[in-house]
Amino acid sequence: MTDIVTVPTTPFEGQAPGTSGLRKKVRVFQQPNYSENFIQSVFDVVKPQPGAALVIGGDGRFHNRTVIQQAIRMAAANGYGRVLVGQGGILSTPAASHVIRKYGASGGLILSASHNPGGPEEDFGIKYNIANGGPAPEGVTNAILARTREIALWLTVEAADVDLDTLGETTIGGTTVEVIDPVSDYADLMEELFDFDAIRKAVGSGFTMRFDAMSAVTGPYATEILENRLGFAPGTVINGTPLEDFGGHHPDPNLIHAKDLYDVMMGPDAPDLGAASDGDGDRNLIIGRGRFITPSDSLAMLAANIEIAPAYRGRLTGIARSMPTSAAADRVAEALGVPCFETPTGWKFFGNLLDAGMATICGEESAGTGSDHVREKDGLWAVLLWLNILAVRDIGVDQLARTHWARFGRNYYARHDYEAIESDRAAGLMTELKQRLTSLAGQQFGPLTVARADNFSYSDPVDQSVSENQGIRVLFEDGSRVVFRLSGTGTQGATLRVYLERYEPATGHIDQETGAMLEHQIAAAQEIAGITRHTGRIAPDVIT
Ligand code: VG1
Ligand code: CO
Repeated sequence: MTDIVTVPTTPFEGQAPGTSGLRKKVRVFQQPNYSENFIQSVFDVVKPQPGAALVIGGDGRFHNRTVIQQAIRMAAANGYGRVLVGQGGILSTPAASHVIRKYGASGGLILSASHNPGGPEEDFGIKYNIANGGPAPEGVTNAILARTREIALWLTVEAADVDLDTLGETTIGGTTVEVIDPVSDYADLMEELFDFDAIRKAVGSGFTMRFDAMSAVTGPYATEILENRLGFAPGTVINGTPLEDFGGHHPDPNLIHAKDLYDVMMGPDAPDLGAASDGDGDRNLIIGRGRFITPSDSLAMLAANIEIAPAYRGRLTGIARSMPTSAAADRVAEALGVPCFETPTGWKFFGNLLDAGMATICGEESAGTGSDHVREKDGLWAVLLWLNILAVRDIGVDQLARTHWARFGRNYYARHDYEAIESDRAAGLMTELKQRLTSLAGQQFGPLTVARADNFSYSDPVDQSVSENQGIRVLFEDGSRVVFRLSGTGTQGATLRVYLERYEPATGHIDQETGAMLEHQIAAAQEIAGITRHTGRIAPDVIT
């Protein structure tokens, strides 16, 4: 038995898990004891049963391998019997969720800062997922934060680094460390869920696509599934090799950072479908030939058609969306006679609904969609569901969108991000906004009159836990709205997110330009929050 080494330490400020785990600059994580304190705090809170299994994987970004080796030794010292780690230290977030569930692990450490850039001067992150495969709920993350504030020691063993590149088993102390193929279990699951024959047939009839893995984790998954199993032409997956710095780009699948893909899809030689995923593989971007689909619309369109996919036939029990996500999905739920749940931002809030069978499909406006097949959002899953639907219905993306809007109407939608604002100024903006809440009703901003304004609070219908302070909503009399919240994933200053939405019925203007349709909401948001006055910014950094 290898001896357990006890290392004394002192707490670090600010190890609060945010919307999706602890995210900081790599330089911060490189301080002695920084990662170790956080990981030990996780183990102290979740108290693994002796012999329990732990999954460890990451998105391959800079610093991934270092923390994986630390985490393996610490898991051995903390009594885990088995550690499953993806080959090369790679596991996409949805694949990690699946592996936790499939092998009955007690939980997992996912090392990722998702869509944030990577490299020595960029971002890193650590997140803990529980036995259902999903992000730890707030009760657990609050306990982890409390633990980081009083931690005095962490445990490790003296052992050589594990060879992460060779499949197979090694032993460290009393712990078996298994390096597993990160792709095969996940690819097999996708094959169980979707009608691969129908997709293969469409490919055989000339259906084409381009998948941009953005030099991030989904490359190997997309190549195996799209090119090897579904028969798309070699070269369909671009930027398919995971790089530690994502080639110097932000692995964020939106119209700014995936602009090359967007340009191809708007051009004369566009394939039938364009798609991309983010750093850790849980987000998706969907663009048809000449038609961008907003994530909120994608959720609604997928929900409306999900029963086409074999694993979902007769199984849609409910839809869930985060509060800032547009209400397009609500209209689908209503038409299909299933409930629609509105949760705070962050996938952790969907876990209970999925476990209880109350929701089958979930989504966020930030390009996240997923279902009860795992407990994370899942980028490739969304792409495959789109492919399955398009293949079976024999329809293009643009036509599907038009047909959808002609039935349900259209929720024009945009998100404006003001990034890296000084934290004090952002806090000042939010404080003032909260103070104004009670007096906003009845006030007029251009042609819009405020019907109601509040600070969103969520009561979980399964465990009755309450999460307060989840975003400011201003609802106008015409049914349109603006929402304000501060990001919980950034690593520099504060990011203000402003969400804008306006509904047009099927009989209204359903084929207009989004910016023009949201003109009054944009002006109202500026006036209500005093964005320029507080932040000094005259325009958002990113519009999605
Ligand atoms: C953002 C998104 C949120 C998403 C979260 C994690 O959070 O808005 O919808 O769940 O990122 O996604 P925030 O607090 O910055 O708005 V991922 O793909 O970065 O793990
Ligand atoms: Co992500």
